[in-house]
Amino acid sequence: NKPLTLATATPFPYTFNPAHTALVVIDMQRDFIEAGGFGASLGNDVTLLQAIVPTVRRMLDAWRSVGGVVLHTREAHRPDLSDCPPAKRLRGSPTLRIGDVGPMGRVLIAGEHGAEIIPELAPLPGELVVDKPGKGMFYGTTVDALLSHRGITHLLFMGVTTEVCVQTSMREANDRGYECLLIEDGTESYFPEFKAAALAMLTAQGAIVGWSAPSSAVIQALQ
Ligand code: C5J
Repeated sequence: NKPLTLATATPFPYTFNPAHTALVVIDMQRDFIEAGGFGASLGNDVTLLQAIVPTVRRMLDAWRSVGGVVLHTREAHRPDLSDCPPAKRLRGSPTLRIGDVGPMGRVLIAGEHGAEIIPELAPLPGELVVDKPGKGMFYGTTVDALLSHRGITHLLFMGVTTEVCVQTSMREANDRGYECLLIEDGTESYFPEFKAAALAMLTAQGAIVGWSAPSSAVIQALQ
């Protein structure tokens, strides 16, 4: 229960106390990472995202070994689609729309195979798991209460995709007063240039949204 400092974080050192910090894993679910899900239905190459799985697992293991709070999110709608705006379901020309039946069950629907977090990163008993209807993790969820009840003031982000759900969640968190850091090699995008741009814009202007650092720096600080 003491503050740790990541001296090499971007754009300047980041100090956090693991007792008041949550590791947030955004949407590491089949629908984004495996063939036949939501990500693939939008025309994306999902294999790009699979590369970060071992890093996310290493970071999770290190965080679990110090007893830190873990929050997993899933982008998933209610089976009756009552929390899915028609604008989201009807936009564009995906091969499958939200709620349609695909190879992994109904696309982006809570409880379906595609909405499950991939087995390598499965939540452990006691870890927080939140289904979110939007891209950001605070919209339409109880995440703020879950974190504040546990005395959480700092958030370490991982997950997919960097410039969509991770960036939106980090911006929402920053506006709510959390001190946020994005783990650079624990996040990925279908578009590598968008990942680079997101990292740059989040940390620019004196950490206007927050910090970034590689997982190795966080793991080393925890040892
Ligand atoms: C997207 C997400 N990309 N989890 N969702 O639609 O980033």
